[in-house]
Amino acid sequence: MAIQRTYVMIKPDGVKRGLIGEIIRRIENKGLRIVALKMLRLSREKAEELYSVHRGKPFFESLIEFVTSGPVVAMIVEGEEAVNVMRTLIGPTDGRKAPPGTIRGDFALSVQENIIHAADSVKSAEREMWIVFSKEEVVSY
Ligand code: IDP
Ligand code: MG
Repeated sequence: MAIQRTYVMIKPDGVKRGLIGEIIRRIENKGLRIVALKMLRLSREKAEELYSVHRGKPFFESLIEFVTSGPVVAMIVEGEEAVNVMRTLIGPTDGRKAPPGTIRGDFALSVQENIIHAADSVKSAEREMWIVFSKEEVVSY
């Protein structure tokens, strides 16, 4: 067991649908702490960097267009096993298959427009959070 930090991002569809409060509520109810938070529109450059592992895949271009299509809410979330706990809270990638009770299971019916991103490992989290945040934007309690 260890305290971890993860990178979480409400995607443009989640923001457009008015789910910011609902999602933050679920994260806080779980007992995780938000240590950095901002709303921004991702540049194409930052979006391509965030999703660089998917470069070359058939959905890459469409994914970049989608995540740059409107504002996102980016967060650094901290807590016990935060990486895996956040992945469990969001559910599997495909909203049609994600179980009820998960964020994607409750709000998404698409594989691309699936409301939220959360880093899949401590290493990914460390890489992704510094694409969007600077050290000064992270608080400590
Ligand atoms: P994850 O978000 O659950 O980690 P990844 O496989 O890392 O899923 O894919 C990143 C994002 O790319 C997904 O959240 C989704 O928005 C999009 N995506 C993944 N696979 C597909 C696909 O087959 N078609 C369209 N979009 C996809
Ligand atoms: Mg992923």
